[in-house]
Amino acid sequence: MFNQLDTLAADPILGLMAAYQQDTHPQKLDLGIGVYKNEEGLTPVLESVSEGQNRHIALENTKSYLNPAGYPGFNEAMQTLIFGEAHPALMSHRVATVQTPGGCGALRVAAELIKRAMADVTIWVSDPTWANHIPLLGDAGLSIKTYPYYDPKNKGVRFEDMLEVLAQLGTDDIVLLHGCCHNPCGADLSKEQWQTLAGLALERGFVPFIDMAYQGFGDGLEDDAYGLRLLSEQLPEVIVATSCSKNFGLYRERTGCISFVCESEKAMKATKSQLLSVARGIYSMPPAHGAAIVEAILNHSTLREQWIQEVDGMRKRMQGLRSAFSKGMAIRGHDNFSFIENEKGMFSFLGLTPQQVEALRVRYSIYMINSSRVNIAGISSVNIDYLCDSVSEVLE
Ligand code: PLP
Ligand code: TYF
Repeated sequence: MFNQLDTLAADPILGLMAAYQQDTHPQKLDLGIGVYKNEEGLTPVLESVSEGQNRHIALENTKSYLNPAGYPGFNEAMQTLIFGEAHPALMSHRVATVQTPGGCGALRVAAELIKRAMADVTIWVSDPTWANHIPLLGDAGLSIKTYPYYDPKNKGVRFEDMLEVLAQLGTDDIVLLHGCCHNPCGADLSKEQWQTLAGLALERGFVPFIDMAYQGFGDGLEDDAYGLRLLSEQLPEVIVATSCSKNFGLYRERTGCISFVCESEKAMKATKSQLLSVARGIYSMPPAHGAAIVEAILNHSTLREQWIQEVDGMRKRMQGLRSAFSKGMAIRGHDNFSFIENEKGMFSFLGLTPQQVEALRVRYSIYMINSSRVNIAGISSVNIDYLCDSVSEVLE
């Protein structure tokens, strides 16, 4: 039976991580996979997470099965974090939230639910988007198309081109948007652009689906949620996938949730029952540990404050690195990298050709995705000169 299977290529991002680990170059530099790193190049457990974990373990008295909706209190705490205190959609009991195995699990559960609600729906993703969106949504059987998003020449969002395509859509279309810190390009919508988008969605009837994997890494926990909160206020139906991997540093604990904003409380209850049924058909119930930690942090005021400060620290470090890289390139005669400073979150395209990316890897052991997407958090004061020198050399 299995003799007929072809061998498939590995996930290119994870493959790059493996290649980096085998490299013995003393100055090797990993700007590949999107994992936050500190000045020492490490991804330590956040202090608030360690403390939340200790408290959870001290109180934990069973490893018995969880509820399929997830860890008690987690979904409610996440709703407040995502939508904000007293959001009208929450106040009117129109949001169904279910814990999922990471943001990936949230995307996949949403795709399965969308398929149940409307079989011949088209989901529109930005060009470019995170490569995993395609299998996560497409393997559920949804048809995927792209709308214009990033302009590599002018290093910004092609908003007019994007609107032109979205203006053709209707009620059987879903538009996937990055809530903040666009992966891979780092170019986000402005507040005005979110407002225009809300008006268009209302007029055309398409449903926005916001993937929020980096809340807190762009402009701050509240500002980063501006777009999704606005859409959820103005539109009858919105989908939000959330990951706790980055802002809580809980990558391997697979912690996240999916939220469906529905038109009425009745529709919310039906949707929630369908979400639980989808979960039952894939994994029954999500893992508890990460969600228990998040719950302990969000529902404890001093721990929550400590966590907010840690998120602020990660964001500020990345903002500082963006500015240092842009200046480092300008000093070397390349004054066209200032766009890096204006972009948000962990990722940006350096704008290099695949040949230049390969040269960086082969000659300098600097690893980035072929598209020249870099993980900004991989830069540090120790390696920034080496990086800027090497990039300058491949540009010449
Ligand atoms: N969405 C985007 C845009 C991402 O970059 C990621 C990855 O980190 C995710 C979703 C899902 O992350 P996870 O499944 O690790 O929570
Ligand atoms: O884009 C990234 O690097 C992150 C991490 O299969 C990631 O989102 C990469 C690949 C993958 C899962 C997560």
